[in-house]
Amino acid sequence: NGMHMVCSERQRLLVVANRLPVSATRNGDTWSLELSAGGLVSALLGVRQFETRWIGWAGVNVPDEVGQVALKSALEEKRCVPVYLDEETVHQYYNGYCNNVLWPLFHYLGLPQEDRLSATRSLEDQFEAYKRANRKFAEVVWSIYKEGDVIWCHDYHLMFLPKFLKEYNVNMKVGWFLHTPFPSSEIYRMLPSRSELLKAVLCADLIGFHTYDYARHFVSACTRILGLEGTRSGVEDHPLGKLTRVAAFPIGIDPERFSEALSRPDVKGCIKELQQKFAGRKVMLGVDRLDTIKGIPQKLLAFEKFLDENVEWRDKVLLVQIAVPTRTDVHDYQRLTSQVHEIVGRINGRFGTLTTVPIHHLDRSLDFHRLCALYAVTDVALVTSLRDGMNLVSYEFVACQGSKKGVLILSELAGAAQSLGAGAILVNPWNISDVAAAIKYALDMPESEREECHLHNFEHVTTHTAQVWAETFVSELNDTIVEAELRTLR
Ligand code: ADQ
Repeated sequence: NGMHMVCSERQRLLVVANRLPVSATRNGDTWSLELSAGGLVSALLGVRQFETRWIGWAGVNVPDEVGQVALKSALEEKRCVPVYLDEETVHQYYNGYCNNVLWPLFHYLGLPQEDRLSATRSLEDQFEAYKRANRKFAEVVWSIYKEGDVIWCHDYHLMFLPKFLKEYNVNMKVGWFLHTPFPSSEIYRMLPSRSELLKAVLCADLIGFHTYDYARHFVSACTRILGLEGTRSGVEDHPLGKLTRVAAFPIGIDPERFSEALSRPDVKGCIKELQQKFAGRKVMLGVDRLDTIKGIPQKLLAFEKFLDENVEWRDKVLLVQIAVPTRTDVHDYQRLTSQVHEIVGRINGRFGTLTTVPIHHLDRSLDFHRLCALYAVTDVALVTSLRDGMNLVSYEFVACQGSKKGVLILSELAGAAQSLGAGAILVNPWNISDVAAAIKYALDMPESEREECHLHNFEHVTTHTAQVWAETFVSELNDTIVEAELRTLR
């Protein structure tokens, strides 16, 4: 570490992720920028000890050079550096390989099945586009790289980035973190380009996952598919001839951001207003991106079963489900939207009255302060992901429950089950009866038990923060390099 400590300047952290943490809208020659919601953004907002630069795609197609230059300088103020991708690449790389191949596979949903032969062809095209896009990211990182910088690559979009960066300079400190699960090697091995992807990502110095299980799955994939040696600290003997550290770094949130929000007068006002609106009823809450992996239809079916079986609760409970549409260009996501609307319509038709409905479903994102108010008035949070790398919604709910001490129903297939499991009601989200029973149990839970669960979760959420996560990852990344340097000295 000494090398970086001599100068008093903060160490630069280049965070490379598919999307920049802003959404850009063009008004003629100028651009307006807005901070966008999402897991990674929420986590890194809490990190202040590094001088952070973001490198990523701005989420818009900017075909003209004038527009590109204008956006680049607008982004500079936000310490963001854009990667420009043309529409075809975005389609093949982002909608295609990332969201239609890797995302479902990593969440145990298999590979795209429709029209097998042409799918294979397009899978190859999409993989080529994926590499092209990763190459673009590498070029931009290289253009701003300074010695001493630490580079932290994020997620399944950028598995080739460690390889391409090391080709520029083998001494770059490169870490890679996966925000999704890494599946069992039995699932992963189906992927046609399984070996190339593993080899590329193994060029990193440190590879991180949310849970120990994901790390173990990854090491198994490397041993079984590449025939490498898995050790307790990582994977040995990859093409560069050195050890790649593999470890678990469970992400967290910035809990202070939530407690600060809750102490604001306007948020307190909002809480009062919601309490009046929901008076006489217990409030259940779901907050998800509208994504197959979040198990929203399964959650709704469980709630329906609960209402079916518990007549006495029908006018005493309501479910607020906030579902932000994402990836609206991908076919499965459009199908999911109509499926969810259909189920919500049926349940509200069956159990609604002239003045109320059991489900308040919103197809949009809530602003941060309203979201905090909603978390605070909730009695039971319902997280039923079919698979989820971690799931930060469960953490955010806990952070906002200081006075209420509400109950968390949590999918055992979300990474968060390994950290908040002891303070939650764990369910198999595929088992509708199980979830319906958990809802009843949660609504009836005695205060002493609620308090005990809440304290356990609150302790975890306030100590395992986003800041700790990033600090731990980056300092371990620095140490890994030192180790490698020592090895060559020996
Ligand atoms: P996501 O799949 O996006 O993240 P999650 O961890 O729950 O899932 O984070 C979602 C974030 O978006 C939260 O901060 C939440 O508040 C916000 N959000 C979601 N819906 C919203 C809405 N309707 N309105 C406003 N805000 C909303 C991915 C992985 C996760 C992993 C994270 C971080 O899929 O498993 O936990 O990355 O690594």
